[in-house]
This record gives sequence, structure tokens and C-alpha cells, in this order.
Amino acid sequence: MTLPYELALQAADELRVRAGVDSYDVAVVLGSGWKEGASALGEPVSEVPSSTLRGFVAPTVEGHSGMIYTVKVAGHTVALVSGRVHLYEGNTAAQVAHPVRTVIAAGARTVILTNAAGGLNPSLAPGSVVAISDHLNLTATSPLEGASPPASMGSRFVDLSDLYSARLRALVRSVDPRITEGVYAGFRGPHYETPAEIRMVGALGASLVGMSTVLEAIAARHMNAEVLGLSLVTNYAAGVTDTPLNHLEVLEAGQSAAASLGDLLARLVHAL
Ligand code: 8IG
Repeated sequence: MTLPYELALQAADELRVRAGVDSYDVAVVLGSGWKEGASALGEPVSEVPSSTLRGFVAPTVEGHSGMIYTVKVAGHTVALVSGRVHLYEGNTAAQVAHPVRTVIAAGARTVILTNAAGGLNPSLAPGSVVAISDHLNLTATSPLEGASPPASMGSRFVDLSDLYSARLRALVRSVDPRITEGVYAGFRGPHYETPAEIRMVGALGASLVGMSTVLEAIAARHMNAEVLGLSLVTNYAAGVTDTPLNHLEVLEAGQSAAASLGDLLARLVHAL
């Protein structure tokens, strides 16, 4: 069996050829709600279906199509990864991390991970964007489990004390001072939490909950990329209000925020 690291190096070579670029500088993983606005980054110079690249598994979530768009923004070559895959679709941690590993192996040193998340803070209205300051990985797995990474990559015992780049978070504040920061608790899902689980992670310091991002962030940091995480709060977490959670409100919040999210991404990439 091919090691996940080798697989990413091979997929990166395939991606560069298919996309017609020598290397990337920046990668943006587009989570729920973020894809619609991404056209603000400009017209893609190429589109590569991820199904044509080694090791990529097809997304099963509606609104996620597996595609890597290449856009040129302010002198940066940017890979827009659409169609994230999750543990709850039955994927392994390595499969979840593969797209991020691939774009980093193709050169991206800056990785922006976007997602939709539930918010624990009642004063944080749906539609708000929060920069992830740190995370609680509650998935009970790691993309670094298994065979040791090759010598060309870092040790699997990677330090995560600076996982979400302070420099990039400062850049977010300079682009939009209204954006606050919070700790993201990453669950496996796909069920939403119970109110007791939300009280638990709240007591542990979380202000965001979701089902993605944490494994990608770990894999990216392991490959020495600079990581930024951005959450679009689309719902109050369970028990925060009386309203039950539903997937539709998540999609609607994304649609109504699309233009401002695209604008934020464009301003950020310009500022890099
Ligand atoms: I959007 O409330 C979105 N994703 N785990 N909990 C979890 N994931 C989410 C939630 C939420 N909202």
C-alpha cells in the first residue's frame, strides 16, 4: 500500500501538470458556505476534478463538488479546494487530510481552512466569521497515525503549540477588525451534539463546534505550512437557544453570507 505522504507527492505532480502551474503559494479549502463567494478571487485559470487525481475520495455531501480551481491573485498562485471530505462519510483520517497534503506538496506554504460551524456564544449571531485561535481535536484520531513519515517531512510527533498562525490571525484583524477569535471543537459527527456535550466543550474553552478542519490543520502543520482557520457561524450550538438545529439553516446562512465571505478571502489573499 502507498503511504499517504507518497500518495500526496504523486497527486501533487499530477495536479501541477493538469492545472498547468509550476507551483502554488496559497491553498484555500472551501467549506460549507464559502464556495459560493469564492468567485471574488477571480476567474480560475484551470479547474481540475479531484476524481482525476490519485488518492482523492469523492465527497458525498451536497453542495461539495470535488474540484481544485487555480486562481492567480495579486501575484500568488492559489489552489481553491472545493469538495472537502469528512470522517463522517466513512473516510479515514489520511483520506480527509489528502487534499491538504496534496496542495502543500504542490508548493502551498499558506493554508486557509474554512468551514461552517455552530456557535456557543449567544452574542455571536449566525453569519459571523470567527478566526480559529486553537482547537480541541475530539475525533480520537490523527492524520499522522500509521507508518512514520518520510525523512523529507517532519517528525510525526509534531508540535502544535502554534497550530493556527498568530501572524495570519493578525492579518485577518487588519483586514476586518470585527472578526473575533475562538477555539474550535472538532467532533466526528454527523449528528449534532447534545446540549450536555456543548456544555462540556464550552467548559473546556470552545466557542465553535464543527466536523472538519482539525485533521487538515494537523496534517498541514506537520508539513510546515502556515495555517489559518476561518469559521462561518451558521447556527447556535445545541442548547444555546430553544431552536432545534437543521442542516437547511446551515446552507441558508452560507448563501446569504457568500458575498462578504468572498470579499474577505480576496482581501486576505491580497494582504498575504
Ligand atoms: I454548520 O452545531 C455546523 N457544523 N458538530 N455542531 C457540529 N458541527 C456543526 C454544527 C454544530 N453546525
